[in-house]
Amino acid sequence: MNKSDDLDLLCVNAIRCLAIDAIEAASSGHPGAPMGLAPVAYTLWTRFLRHNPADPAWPGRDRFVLSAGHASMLLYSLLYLTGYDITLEDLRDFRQLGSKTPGHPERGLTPGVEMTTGPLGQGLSSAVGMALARELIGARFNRPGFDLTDYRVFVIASDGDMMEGVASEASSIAGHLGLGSLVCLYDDNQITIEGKTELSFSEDVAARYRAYGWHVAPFVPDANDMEAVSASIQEAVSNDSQPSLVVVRSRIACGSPNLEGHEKAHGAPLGVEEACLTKKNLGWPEEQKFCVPEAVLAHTRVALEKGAAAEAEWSGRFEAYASAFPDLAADYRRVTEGRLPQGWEAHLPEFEPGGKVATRGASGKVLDALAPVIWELIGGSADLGPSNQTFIKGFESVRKGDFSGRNVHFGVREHAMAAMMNGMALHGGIIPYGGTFLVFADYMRPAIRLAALMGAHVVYVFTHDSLGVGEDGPTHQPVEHLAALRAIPGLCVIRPADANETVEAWRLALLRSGPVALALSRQSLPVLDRGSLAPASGLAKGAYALTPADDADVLLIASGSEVALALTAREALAESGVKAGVVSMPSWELFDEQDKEYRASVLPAGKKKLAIEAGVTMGWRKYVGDSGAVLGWDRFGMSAPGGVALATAGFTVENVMAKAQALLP
Ligand SMILES: Cc1ncc(C[n+]2csc(CCOP(=O)(O)OP(=O)(O)O)c2C)c(N)n1
Ligand SMILES: [Mg+2]
Repeated sequence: MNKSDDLDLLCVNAIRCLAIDAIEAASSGHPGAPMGLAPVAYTLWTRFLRHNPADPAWPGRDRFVLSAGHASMLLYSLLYLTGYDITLEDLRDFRQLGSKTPGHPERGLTPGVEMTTGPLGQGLSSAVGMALARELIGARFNRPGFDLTDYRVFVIASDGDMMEGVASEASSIAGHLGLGSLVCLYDDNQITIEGKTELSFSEDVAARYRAYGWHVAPFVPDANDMEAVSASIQEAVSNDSQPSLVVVRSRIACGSPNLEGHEKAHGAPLGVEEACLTKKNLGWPEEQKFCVPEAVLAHTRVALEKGAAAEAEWSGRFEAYASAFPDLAADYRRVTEGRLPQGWEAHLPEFEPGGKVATRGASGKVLDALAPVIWELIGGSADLGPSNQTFIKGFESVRKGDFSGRNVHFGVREHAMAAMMNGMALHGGIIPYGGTFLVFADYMRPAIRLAALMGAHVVYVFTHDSLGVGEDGPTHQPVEHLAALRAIPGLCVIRPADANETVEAWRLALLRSGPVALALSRQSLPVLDRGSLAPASGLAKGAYALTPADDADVLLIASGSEVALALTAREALAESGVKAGVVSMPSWELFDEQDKEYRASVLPAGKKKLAIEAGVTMGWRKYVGDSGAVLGWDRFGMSAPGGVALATAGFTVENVMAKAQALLP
């Protein structure tokens, strides 16, 4: 061993011991992976990762995603050692309330954490989205001699990541698209929680990735061999035309005399005794906690100088680019800062009353109208483009080798689509949208939840939003999906009533900062006459009185396709002497954000209320109160034409009238 080897090993052991100490202090955490992976991550971070700890948001940085989020102490140790705004105190506070070092990495909480990870498979899949975003941004902005996107996306993934289906979907499309900036380091430690991977996982992962079209770099049989790790990563980064997989055989809890290689070290502290034995084994002061030798810090903090220089070099390049292409540079700044172009709202279409338009069709028209103006609006569908109306006319498809198009074909991969959308949004510069049938939102739910947790600005285009789907039957008719989506904190669900509300829904979706789910109809709906009804801009408040309601005996509160039904029922009720008001309620979340006065003005306490929505009734009670009623459908749907299915479920004028009348004395 020469001197630099000694120093490298010292740094690696510092990472191991920081993880041990933080996890002991918290009496909880996952020491095994950080200990096994320390030499791999250290090699990546010191020899390859281009980052500036002083400026974690610099757009030219390499992205690093710890897909195996349970190894969070590995990441926190590296962030501390390389000079991010993380102190030893923060490491001591591991997993404590309000700390910068939560149990699993959380974006927005910790400088340098690119993405919230922990649900296995998601990190790798979102990293695919980041790598795609890099190509999209590059195709848009790079010019000969000016490469603004010469960065890479690195991921550390574990056995669990490799087992999760979402990662397979995402890796498949990454290979298909040839996302060469992506490098995944796979921690092939052959251990998961229940024991050896041979219990449940015996496929040849490298062969699988080769079949996806990835480049598989030389296998690293010993994670502690940093030269071999380095050589393999070097080969991975040298391949620009394919994503690369570096398979590294590590030993979980490496350095622990009694737990190395054992699943027990996955998710529990080593324990005081074993922690001491481990430190002794590693040549570390046994009694001292959070010990970081000066030589280690001096060496790892070089990242600050290197990072400043790398950023300065990139910024210089950007300045030269800005002189040569001022308009493009201004636009680059705009999209990376998340600002919409000036005057974009003037391009929103308006629909004339009288006709009938499915809200999915209206959504497609909005996309077509905005696409030329809002370049960063890029997306597609999980193979349902013609149904979801997500294909933007006049623009090409995104394909391998040519990322200048705007239409992404995610393939039949809803899980990966949603995860990739997160990565695209987190990368910056893009507002991704993705479509499928509302019923398949379940296939996207884990990533939707993460989008909400991270506040990622993404737009879901969920069409075929009710029993109105019709003949495809109960497998394709969503019933519980609106309720299920509304249950996710931070997700804004909007179910517009007609074409003009759809325009407003898109306006809102673009103006918001977090995720928005649009629920759109397959079937045509009347374009409401705003001359006699309140303007569609009321959508922004979540619910609004479509008709005057001051003297109404009963309020009909409806969303989406049921609003037209409520309006027809209102007329019929009037003929029978009952005064009804109609409230369009496209979004609970938007309504709940309004002040009490507004809410009380739309849904006055004393009024009888009937909610109407073609889905499960769950949750509506809070808006109609104990004296109200809900017309919904708490069962699965049926194979029948849409109109028949809706009528069978009770969504008829007669039934609305009967339910409303039943509320009156
Ligand atoms: C989607 C999902 N399912 C389950 C878990 C719980 N979990 C955390 S780590 C893990 C597997 C551990 O094995 P591996 O990924 O190989 O990590 P290692 O033990 O090698 O560090 C599981 C099942 C999770 N985090 N995410
Ligand atoms: Mg493992």
